[in-house]
Amino acid sequence: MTMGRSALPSSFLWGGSIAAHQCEGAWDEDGKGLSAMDLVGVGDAARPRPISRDLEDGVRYPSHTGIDFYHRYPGDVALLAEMGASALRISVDWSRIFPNGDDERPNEAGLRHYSNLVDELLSHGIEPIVTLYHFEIPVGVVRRYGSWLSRKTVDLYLRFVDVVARLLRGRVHLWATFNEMNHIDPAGEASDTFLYMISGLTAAELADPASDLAKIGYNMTLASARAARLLREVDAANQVGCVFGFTPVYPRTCRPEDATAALRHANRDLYQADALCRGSFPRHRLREYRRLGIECGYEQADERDFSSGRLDWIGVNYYSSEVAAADATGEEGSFFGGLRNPYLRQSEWGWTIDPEGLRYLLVFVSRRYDLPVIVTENGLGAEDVVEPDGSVRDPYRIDYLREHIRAVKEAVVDDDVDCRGYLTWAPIDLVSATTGEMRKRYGFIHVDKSDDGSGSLRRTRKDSFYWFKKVIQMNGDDLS
Ligand code: BGP
Repeated sequence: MTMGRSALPSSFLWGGSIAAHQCEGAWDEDGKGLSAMDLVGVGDAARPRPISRDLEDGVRYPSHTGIDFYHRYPGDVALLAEMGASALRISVDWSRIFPNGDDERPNEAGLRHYSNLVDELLSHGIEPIVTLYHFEIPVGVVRRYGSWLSRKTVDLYLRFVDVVARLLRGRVHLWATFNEMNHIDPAGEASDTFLYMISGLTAAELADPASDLAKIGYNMTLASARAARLLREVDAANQVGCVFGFTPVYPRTCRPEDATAALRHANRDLYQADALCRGSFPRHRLREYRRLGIECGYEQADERDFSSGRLDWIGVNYYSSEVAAADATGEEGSFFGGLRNPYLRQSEWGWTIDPEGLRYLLVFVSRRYDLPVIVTENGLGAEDVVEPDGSVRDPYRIDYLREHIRAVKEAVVDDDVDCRGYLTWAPIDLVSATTGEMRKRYGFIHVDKSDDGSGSLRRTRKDSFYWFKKVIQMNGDDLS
């Protein structure tokens, strides 16, 4: 390690990421339409979130109330500013702008909300980074058009992107077209939960799973490329990225067959990032589809979109690494589907904790694509205890973040990775995407809300709030 002071550039962005459906609440206010995540209940580490076909009495849908960010954002933004955050990644919920996805006119109240939120951030010196699709698809698009199985959805999404881009032109410059669309891969983490979060479809609704997943993945990739071009047409100063959920994959042993298994495993859901960062759809993927008789809907003419829709930066969501072996069958694994790593601990929710994996990943991504990278999500989901005096001592969160920020610094200083920022998931407690729980907390700011929906929603600064504030003040030079 050759790290000295001021390891990170002075323009380095510090802050966090949140998603509309996990924090806003106000699910049916101001003209918002029904979104796929408004039909998902509460699960836990062992039980997937139940998905309703239609709203049912007696089921608790966490997105309906979230943490009430929709109404409380001015106070929350003020707290983030007090912590020193220089960036906040938010998402715009499509169903607030086009309640059914294909409405003739956008919903003015929805536009006003995001315009005000962006102004609030800017007035506090916080750079808004806007994700245009973070598990938020109007139910109307799923029911009427079959979600991303149809190219019509690409057009509807682009209309939404166009409206938001024009609304926020000159105020927002960093955009992310999608969040974690790569989890749709048939051979990867396309668990029912992720399939539903990404597309609003359940596995039972897929007539031909292999082709359908390929089609969904392809159409989203095409939509991202077209959106990138559109965003830059609206404002040449726009910097367009896409956010991927990546996990490094280690071979279980140095047996060459294990190394090949790890390589294949790691490559399985990179085709979308390859297409978007390199500007052409990977040939090997098309050969694979041909070999397996899969029809993804590729058209030669789409190559124009891929080449003009290359990304300006890549967003990396990092939580865990995985292990693969050539002869692994039916062994107990980790949350992300790989094998258990005996060298590493897991969180209470079974997510492997691996700070070195973040350095590995940043080097991997930066060498593969040669683009600026932003760590768009990283954090520890843990249960917190509120002390009788109201404080929250969370040294486990501080330890986790300290080690991961150290890994980022090593990647920047020793490996010359062009990393432009570190955003935690999430700076404020919110609803867990995979389980729907509130109990799985990530924030520097505690929100008084329980899994049964009770709580005052009061915000409290945790110990990690003060720690991160100091980290930001010192631009990461002091992590103690
Ligand atoms: C990512 C998602 C986020 C977030 C995070 C943590 O996959 O982009 O939306 O939720 O994971 O997951 P969870 O909330 O399930 O702990």
